[in-house]
Amino acid sequence: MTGLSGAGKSTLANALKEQLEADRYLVTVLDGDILRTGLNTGLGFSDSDRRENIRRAAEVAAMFKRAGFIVIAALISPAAEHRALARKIIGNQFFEIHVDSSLEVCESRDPKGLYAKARSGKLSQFTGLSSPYEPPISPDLVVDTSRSTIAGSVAKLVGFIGTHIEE
Ligand code: GGZ
Repeated sequence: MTGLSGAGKSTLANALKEQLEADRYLVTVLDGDILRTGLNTGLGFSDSDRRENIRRAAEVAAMFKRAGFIVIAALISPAAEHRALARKIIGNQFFEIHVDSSLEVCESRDPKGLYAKARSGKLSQFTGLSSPYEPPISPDLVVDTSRSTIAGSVAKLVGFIGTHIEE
């Protein structure tokens, strides 16, 4: 899942995990924000650090995939090139899902106050404001969280997985 901070990636990833587990799939969530407190601690938000962040997450995803898990990776992953790298590491059964919401909507939600911090100069290289976000050109799926409910987006994701995952 790629999308701006506040687009709803973590919320959807966790809700989707619950639903898929109820359907007896093995599922794990790799959340960028959480990975940065452990595996990826020490990495910042420069282009090269984001690349390394995504590369490591993709390697972990590939390991889980080999073990039979559905991996829901929720990272901003703002650069098309980094997403292509993840696709290359993971191989088949990689799906790029754009959790889409305008910058205005994400900023108005600002669940952690990060947009406000970035606007006041207390946070640098903030995606969408002082660091670029490249929307996917041909994502495998788009969920628009400013137009649909969480339940509606999860239903769309479950439907997509049902028709795309090879067991
Ligand atoms: C973007 C930042 C930044 C900056 C802290 N830019 O929405 P969140 O808070 O909970 O999750 C975001 C997380 C971004 O980590 P990712 O690993 O997903 O990013 S990337 O894929 O681009 O490597 C956000 C918080 O960290 N955060 N500072 N400057 N997001």
